[in-house]
Amino acid sequence: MLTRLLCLAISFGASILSTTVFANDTVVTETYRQHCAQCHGKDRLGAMGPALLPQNLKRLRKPDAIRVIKEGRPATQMPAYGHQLSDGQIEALADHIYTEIKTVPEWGMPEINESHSVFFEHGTLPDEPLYDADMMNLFLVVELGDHHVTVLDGDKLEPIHRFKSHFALHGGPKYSPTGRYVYFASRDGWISKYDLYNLERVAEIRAGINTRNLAISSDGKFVMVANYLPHTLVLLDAESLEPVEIFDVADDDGNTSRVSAVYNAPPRNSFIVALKDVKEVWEIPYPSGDINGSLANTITRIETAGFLDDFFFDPDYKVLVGASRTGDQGMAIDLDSGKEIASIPIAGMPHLGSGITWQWQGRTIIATPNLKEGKVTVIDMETWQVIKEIDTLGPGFFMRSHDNSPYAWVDVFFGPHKDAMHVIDKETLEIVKTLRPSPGKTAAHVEFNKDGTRAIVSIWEMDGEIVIYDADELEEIKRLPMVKPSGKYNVYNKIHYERGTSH
Ligand code: DHE
Repeated sequence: MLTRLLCLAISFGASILSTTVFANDTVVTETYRQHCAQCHGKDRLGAMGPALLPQNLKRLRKPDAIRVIKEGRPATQMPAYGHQLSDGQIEALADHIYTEIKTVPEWGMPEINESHSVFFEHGTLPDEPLYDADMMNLFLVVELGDHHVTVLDGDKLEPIHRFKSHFALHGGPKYSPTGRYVYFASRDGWISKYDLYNLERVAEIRAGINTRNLAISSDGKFVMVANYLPHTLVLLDAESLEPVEIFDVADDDGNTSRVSAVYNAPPRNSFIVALKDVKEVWEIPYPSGDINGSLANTITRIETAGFLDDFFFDPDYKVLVGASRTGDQGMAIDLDSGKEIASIPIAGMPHLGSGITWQWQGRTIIATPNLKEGKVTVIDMETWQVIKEIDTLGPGFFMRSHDNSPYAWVDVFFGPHKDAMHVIDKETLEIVKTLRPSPGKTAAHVEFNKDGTRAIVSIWEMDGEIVIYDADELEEIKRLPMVKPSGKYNVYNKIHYERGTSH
């Protein structure tokens, strides 16, 4: 009752009350509970949104945090609270998130081991698929709305199975080299392994409290998990998900860092990791033979001129192209020499993780949507010059193509045209068609089938659907209802590192 009265007092007198009034712990906690806890977790340890603890906010100065709470954050689900909360409330919230919590839970080897479950020992399930389908043309559709995954037959375009996932899967699931197993990471740290032949979850483990993504080694033996909290990388045995080693992520001076992401670099037999709070890229070779002692001394550290929030590679994995979400310059780093070989003028907050490459007029180009501006930036990967900026109807999140398709598809995730999906001719670099599969509803993320003849779009709503197009005629073929479908992932395209898909 007291809390409710205090809240009423806040909403009526908000604009004239001073920060000190709101600094009252109970009031701030209540404001946090009402407006922030659902996404950032009741203990500020992260949920759908990132953990809000001083050690994870090192790059965000308090005035910027205040601005984010007031105005929202571009390219994220963080809404603006300026019209709901007073300046005093917002300042108090900012103070609150920079305050240490009493105890940040430990998440080391004992806790990780404790969370480990194996539901089916390796080798105990049949080695043949239970059902009749081209296993290379399966799709997994992540349904964010009710935390499920649908297994879709890519030939018949019919669902085969639907299963519950952990809360808030984020990032692309990663397939084992044969495509039989798939590994998911949830934002709250759970790594799950599913057997697609038997449609069974075979093992799971909680590798972190607030997790970024995972990568699987090309030999299929290891899974590397990147965390926001704690500041660690966790190497798992891909067969059982048993932890192999935890790497503390810090520079030589002991400054710890969140991990921006980890990717597998197939030709290098290594994992490449970019850090968010320390200006370094790490390369970690896959372990070979018996592991004796720590693998930490096998890490190559490359110092970078800036932070790398988002990054991507050339098709040979020789060059990393990265950018910070705050700067206006991207950088190209030669992974062998560790040298920055070019700086790239890209100011619209490129979403390089969604970048795709193709051959254009005899050279390799990368195209990336921008999270802040309505344009797709096209960069020549030899000269590192921006060769074209293709105007779109608004900032986009995801971009996709297929080697067999003449088109690249990009969404308009933000703003009044969120229902639009542009189709770009890969030769002329012009938009040739703008589809609006469900007017008024967000259309996002495309995935192609194995041979590039079908493209599937998500209608990103609770009563959403996936819309399947003929990828050459650009005509709709079919719709299937889904609950806020986000990403879709084709087995063949992913395991072959198809250039038009995410890696
Ligand atoms: Fe993502 C992939 C980072 C917000 C949906 N996103 C990725 C990857 C990274 C990343 C590093 C690649 C990981 C991989 O596949 O291994 N995402 C970020 C952010 O930094 C950002 C902007 C802020 C954050 O909250 O972390 C962010 N992402 C979102 C969303 O708000 C989205 C739209 C909804 C959600 O799920 O939270 C979202 N991100 C996705 C999806 C992918 C993804 C669907 C996989 C795309 C793919 O095709 O592989």
